[in-house]
Amino acid sequence: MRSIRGDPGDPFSRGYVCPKAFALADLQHDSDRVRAPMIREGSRWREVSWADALDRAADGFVRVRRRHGRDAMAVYYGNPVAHNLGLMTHALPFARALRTRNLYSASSADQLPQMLAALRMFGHLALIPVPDLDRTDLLFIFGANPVVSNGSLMTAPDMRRRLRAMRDRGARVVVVDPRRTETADVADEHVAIRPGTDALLLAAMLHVIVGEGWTRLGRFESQVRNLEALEALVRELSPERVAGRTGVPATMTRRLATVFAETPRAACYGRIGLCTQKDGTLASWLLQVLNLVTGHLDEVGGMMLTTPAVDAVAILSRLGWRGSFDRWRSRVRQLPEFGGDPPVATLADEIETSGAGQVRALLTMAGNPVLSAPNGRRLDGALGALEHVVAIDPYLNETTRHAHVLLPPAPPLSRAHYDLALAAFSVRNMAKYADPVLPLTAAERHDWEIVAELGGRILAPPGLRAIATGVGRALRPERLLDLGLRLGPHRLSLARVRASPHGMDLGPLEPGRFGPRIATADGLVDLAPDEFVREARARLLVEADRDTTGALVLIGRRQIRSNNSWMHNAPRLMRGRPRCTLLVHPEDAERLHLAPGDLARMESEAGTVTVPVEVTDEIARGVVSLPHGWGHDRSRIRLAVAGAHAGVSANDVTSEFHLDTLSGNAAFNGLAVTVQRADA
Ligand SMILES: Nc1nc2c(c(=O)[nH]1)N[C@H]1C(S)=C(S)[C@@H](COP(=O)(O)OP(=O)(O)OC[C@H]3O[C@@H](n4cnc5c(=O)[nH]c(N)nc54)[C@H](O)[C@@H]3O)O[C@H]1N2
Ligand SMILES: Nc1nc2c(c(=O)[nH]1)N[C@H]1C(S)=C(S)[C@@H](COP(=O)(O)OP(=O)(O)OC[C@H]3O[C@@H](n4cnc5c(=O)[nH]c(N)nc54)[C@H](O)[C@@H]3O)O[C@H]1N2
Ligand SMILES: [Mo]
Repeated sequence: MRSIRGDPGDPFSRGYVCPKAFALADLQHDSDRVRAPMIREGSRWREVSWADALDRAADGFVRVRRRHGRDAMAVYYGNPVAHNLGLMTHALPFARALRTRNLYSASSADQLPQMLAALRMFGHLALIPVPDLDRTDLLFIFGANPVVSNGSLMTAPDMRRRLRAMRDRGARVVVVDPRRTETADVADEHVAIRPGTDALLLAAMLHVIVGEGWTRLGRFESQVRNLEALEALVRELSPERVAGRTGVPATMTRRLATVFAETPRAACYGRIGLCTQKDGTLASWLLQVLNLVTGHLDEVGGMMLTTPAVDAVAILSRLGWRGSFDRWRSRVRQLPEFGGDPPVATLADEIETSGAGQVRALLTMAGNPVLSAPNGRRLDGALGALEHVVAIDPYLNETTRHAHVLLPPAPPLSRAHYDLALAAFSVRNMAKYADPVLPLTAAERHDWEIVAELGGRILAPPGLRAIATGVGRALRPERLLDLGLRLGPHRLSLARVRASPHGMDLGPLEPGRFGPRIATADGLVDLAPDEFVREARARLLVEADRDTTGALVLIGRRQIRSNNSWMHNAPRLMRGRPRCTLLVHPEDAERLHLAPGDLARMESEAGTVTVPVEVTDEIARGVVSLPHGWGHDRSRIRLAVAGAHAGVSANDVTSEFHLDTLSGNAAFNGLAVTVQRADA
């Protein structure tokens, strides 16, 4: 491999390359990247053959499962699974086949509230609409920074260009965010909301719309229920009532509601800031309600469902799988399962609390929960006490250092790429397959091969292991992808997608796809699911009147040259000044006697970090912002570059008890903290 360049012939990206993609070269050549399977003895790692490593890895799980039952083996899978074809096809079914209740993923630190809102409103966890960027005249962005993140549950490379193009044709963009972000900088308007109060602001906007009689159900006219219950709730939350709490003046809320209702082509989109907060599910629900009752759901220029080349949702629905919520609760803290998984916020509890069903062994796949889960510091300690830990991961990092066996997959450039997850949320329908750039060497194994080998050893009786493993290996990801493409709405095949190496444009989003897919029992959209209304009454009506002036709260932020926790070992992404800083408003800085560059000690109910301060008026008063994914100063990791730019982990202060109250998703944003000079 010589260089990485953009592909101007790609109809979707038009040659835009995210800086992280250039760093794939660093990843390829990184001498810290683990290349051979290893076994840990005490604090020493020893390279072993694949056969030995897989046997050792599997034996430990077989032993724990036999002695303590299936629930004693936990699995955590992380964000990169979603972008790794072989892990999508192999790891998820394998994890289910283990039939443990202790299956955890990054989803419960991410989009769970949005999926729960979709499940209860539309009857399917994946019925999440995407903004029609190319045709909308008004885009509201709640708690997302797509200029940096590239858009999430809204795949849209080069957002800066797209937003500019929108504005050039006269469309308006409004960003609702406690921080004046890179996205807010290219928008028409920035609304500096108080963290954790989006549900109140959305309810107040609905209050205006309902009060003025602007409700327009459009194509959902005879396909909704509980409109009255919704109206009754939002009637109690006027813009005037919530203004003190949200920090958004009532006149502004009324104006926002009015333009949104009056603009024929408008879309309201929300992401991490919207859902990783205490009322994340309520906010996600009210955001979709706002789209629906103003006639912007399932319409051109509004929010629509994609028509992906591989329609996993349709396939799973046909198999009867739509998602589940609260069929059972976690053992220690009684948190609800979602889609069969308890929230990652309770993984440490399940490891530390003895009794039947206690977690004694853990398999991690492409995840770094020590840095990404709320109160990762506690989890760090808990992992150290486990009997058997195996990690499928290319790095010896904050999480995988606890492994007894480390199984490193082949690097990204050696595998075929088709992003099943991202393509399903793309602002234009598209399909793109990329062949591996580099051949697999004899010593390398793909993620999915490792999973197949491990699965065969753990799940099949000894005499049938070779056959089980063989079946797993015969179901190559490319074969399953080909099948998915053939079954998909565009009736493609892998050969056809491959024939367009720059990617296939499958056209704009189409209206009218939502209605037929509503999967609730009565076929109607539930505008006010009972449990949401109950929770809203219990919380929002109280929150609305709570005086929080004076309290300092923490929010997160993403950075263009970081990818959660794991690309900080790429030298080209680490140039420049330190990025793990705490943003503080000038007035707060003055009050706290903090000057730029000073070290501040930030404390929460969960823990403390000491971090350099950046004083800026881009952050709202009373709010501080710290990026996550840093904190590479722990012992026994093998990340030389990251270690030299260690930073601190935001999740050493986030709390495993500060959760979205309905789903149990981590509420990273809006946590109360105190900040003082480190030398005070
Ligand atoms: N405070 C705070 N915390 C957050 C967030 C926040 O906004 N604020 N965001 C949350 C969100 S949205 C997410 S998605 C999570 C992410 O949480 P995680 O998914 O747990 O964390 P990552 O940092 O993405 O870790 C990815 C791991 O996968 C490994 N890896 C990378 N590529 C591959 C691969 O192809 N195969 C294998 N086997 N391994 C691979 C890396 O070495 C690394 O160990 O973090 C969450 N945590
Ligand atoms: N470069 C880069 N790109 C990424 C990632 C990365 O780490 N680096 N991570 C990927 C992943 S895993 C994900 S899930 C996506 C996430 O994609 P986004 O959601 O677009 O990413 P964030 O930058 O976390 O944006 C969240 C925004 O919410 C704001 N916010 C915080 N609290 C609140 C609140 O209470 N209310 C409101 N309205 N806003 C609030 C924050 O200030 C921030 O600007 O990005 C993906 N893309
Ligand atoms: Mo994420």
